[in-house]
Amino acid sequence: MIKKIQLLCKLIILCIFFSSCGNLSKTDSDKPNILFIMSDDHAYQAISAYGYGLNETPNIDRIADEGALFTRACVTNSICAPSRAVLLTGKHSFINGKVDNVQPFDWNQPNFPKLMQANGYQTAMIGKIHLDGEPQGFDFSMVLRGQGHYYNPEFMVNGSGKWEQIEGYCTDIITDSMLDWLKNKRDPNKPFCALYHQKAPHRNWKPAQEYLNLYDNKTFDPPANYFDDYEGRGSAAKEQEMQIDGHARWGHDFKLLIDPDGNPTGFENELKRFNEQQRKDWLAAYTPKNDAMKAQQLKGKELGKWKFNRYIKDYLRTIKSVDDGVGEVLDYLKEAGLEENTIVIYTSDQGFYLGEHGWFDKRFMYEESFRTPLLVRFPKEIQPGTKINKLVQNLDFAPTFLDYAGITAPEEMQGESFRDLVSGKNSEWRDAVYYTYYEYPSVHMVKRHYGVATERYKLMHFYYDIDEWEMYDLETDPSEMKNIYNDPAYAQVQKDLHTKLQELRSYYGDSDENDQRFLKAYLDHQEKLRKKRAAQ
Ligand code: SGN
Ligand code: CA
Repeated sequence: MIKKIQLLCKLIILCIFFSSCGNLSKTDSDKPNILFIMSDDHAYQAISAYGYGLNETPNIDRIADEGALFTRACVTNSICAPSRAVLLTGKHSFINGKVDNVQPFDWNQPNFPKLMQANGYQTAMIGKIHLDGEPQGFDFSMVLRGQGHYYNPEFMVNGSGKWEQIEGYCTDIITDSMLDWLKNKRDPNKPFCALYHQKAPHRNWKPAQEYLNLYDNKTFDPPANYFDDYEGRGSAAKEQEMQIDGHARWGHDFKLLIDPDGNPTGFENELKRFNEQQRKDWLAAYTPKNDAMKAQQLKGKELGKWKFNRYIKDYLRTIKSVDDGVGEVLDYLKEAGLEENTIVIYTSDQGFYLGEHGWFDKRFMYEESFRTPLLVRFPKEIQPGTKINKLVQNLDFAPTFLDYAGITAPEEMQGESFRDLVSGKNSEWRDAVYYTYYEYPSVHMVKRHYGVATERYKLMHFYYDIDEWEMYDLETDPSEMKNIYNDPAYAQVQKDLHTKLQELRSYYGDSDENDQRFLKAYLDHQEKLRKKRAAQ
């Protein structure tokens, strides 16, 4: 009997040994790599795969051609640092604490790169992260200082505390560094998760030297609602400060050294960062174009259209370099035989206005900044040419990546894995998403709001310094020009949306108390800054 038990124990031990060997080899070879590409403020309207006809992005498009294009991907809070905090933590802003660009981020909370690292992945982050404090969860990090500069930017490597300037164009430096990590710095025997974060096409849209004259022979028509008078909307849309023809500046945004009235714009200061050749190329490109504009003495709508063209051309020029970089990295994956087992994601930290409602910038829950581009390629599971029109959010990235890596997402993560949705294995998905925005009063003066979006409707509450509700029917009014909140024809829809909004607020753990707490912290912070400035 004792012998039999001993034999059984030996057998069990052997089984455990062999099965764990099996697991080990599976862990090493089968786990997919993740290459997460995120640009800053890249509107889906400026990716040719979305079909708006503004520009060509052949390399970014490859990801969708060979994989999936998400047509209703959106963010939970349309602003940079909060969006990155949501990406890392898989939690809404009011849970991870990073609600706006100014309040601190707590790196000590769980994030998906930390979990991947603990499960045998190598992790790297290169480019813009815009979160204060030393990054946690990365074997290698090389991050820009705050917003970073387009020309000759400073980077910090591995939280060293030292900022080092690198000569060259930011987008190219980030791509080269990403390639260098992939080729020379990582351990080829381990799966990797790399975050490749471009600064472009963020304001103030400074193109690379080679693209300073791209689109010179083209005139872009502004969107149909470029000269929007905000009739039929609430005060929030009227009182913003993000109009291309109104708030954008002659120097910083339109790159004139002297404005049409003959006053220096201060743009000269920005050229001080340039080396001699950069300055020479820059002046050679812009001086004749600026002189030609001044000679025309444009007024009214004609001047508004010129401003739109200067804006959109510079914006798209910066995207050209981003697209080139994506091409180089995709080519490398192919050459290195990594193409089949690497999930490639292209997205932005939020959308952006390309003249819709007359605007640049983001922040609002209106479509162009609420939505964000999302393209995913993973040939093992995703059919080429897949289109997903479900409401996927940046909240879902962390749980999705963990799912692909075979790691259970912690309870506190609030998003859902979209792995089965995009592979076609399961089409069940949420029917509504929740949104919050906090940074007010601040640059661009977009008022605090929260809201709910379903596939067809949107309900928003601007709750601070005004108390206004807005509601839109995206089917009949895709450009959101008519607030139907009080329209009796939509009384039932309004009621249902209110119920949905309340459900989501409580499901995700949000409340009026949260709104007041974050407001107070923000105003206290602003007051501290004001006092500090006054004392200087
Ligand atoms: C800067 C920009 C703003 C932009 C914020 C936030 N001004 O302040 O236009 O809204 O960043 O952008 S600029 O003078 O620096 O160009 S974010 O992407 O970081 O959230
Ligand atoms: Ca951004």
